[in-house]
Amino acid sequence: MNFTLKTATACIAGSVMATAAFADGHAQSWDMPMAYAATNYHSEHGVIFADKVREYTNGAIDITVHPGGSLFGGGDIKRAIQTGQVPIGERFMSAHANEAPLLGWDNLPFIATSYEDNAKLWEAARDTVNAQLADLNLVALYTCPWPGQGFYFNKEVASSEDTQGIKFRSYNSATATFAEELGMIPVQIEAAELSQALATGVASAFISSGSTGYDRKVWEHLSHYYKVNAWLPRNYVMVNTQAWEALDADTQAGLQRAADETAASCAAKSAELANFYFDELAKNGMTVQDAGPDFLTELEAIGAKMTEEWLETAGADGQAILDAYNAN
Ligand code: PCA
Repeated sequence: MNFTLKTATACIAGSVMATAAFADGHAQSWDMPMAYAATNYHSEHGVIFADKVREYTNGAIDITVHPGGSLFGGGDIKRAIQTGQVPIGERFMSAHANEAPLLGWDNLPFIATSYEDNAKLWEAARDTVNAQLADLNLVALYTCPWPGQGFYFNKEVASSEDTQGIKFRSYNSATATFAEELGMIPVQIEAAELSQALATGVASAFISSGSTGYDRKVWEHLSHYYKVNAWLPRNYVMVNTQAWEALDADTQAGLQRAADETAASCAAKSAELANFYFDELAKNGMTVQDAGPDFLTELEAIGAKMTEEWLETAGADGQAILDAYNAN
């Protein structure tokens, strides 16, 4: 049976949805909205994942990937899954930290700045994060890191003296805070709308990896990238809990195997591409360099403050994640 938007709308309650769409033993077609460009490695891994799922579930689950926010915009994907409008989808995890602070575990500046440390931090956070997601009616299947985060500007920036009043594209509340601390004016914009925002002057700076700058060809509007490697945030692929629970154990195991393999290959791809992106930014005329010492000192001070603020909102669970990370 098809799990289409129409089916989902017809099946308002989760329990109805399970009986109508999942318990008939037929192959299921699942639409999977993703937020980032079709050519981005996250989206390409969505397709790899879908292929593996078909294989490991013997065709029981047939996933169609919809990248670039084409089915649901990035900001709407989680809700679409929670409410059963689609059974599966992908989103940037820390974008949900305003609703569930724990989900900002991967947005803590200067705590885990290598792929290895980021993986360790995820190990420390995984159980707590999954419990939090269960409360949101979600089952996480896999997560995949972005390369380290740095700053894009349309001029040289040596310290916060140069950033006052700049309109800054943020991607979650933590990056909005970061911008405000630097005297900038944040506005939250999806990556899919980034080029337009830069072209129209809605924003003229942002924080991200080389990956998103490359995808959105930001050299058309901006001139400088400052490597900071402040954190490596993650996307995650999640399933509606009722959709998950309606699957038999073999199908769940097939999905999980596909997810585990995709997680490993997606993280490896991210690491492999990190320098390629910087080279491409430079090749297209951008100045790509490390943040200067004065700027970095300021960023570190702001970062420490942000971690403190996160711990206040994430509470004992947040502290336990950091303790477990530091103990390893
Ligand atoms: N790119 C995404 C999130 C983190 C990243 O590197 C973005 O800018 O939206």
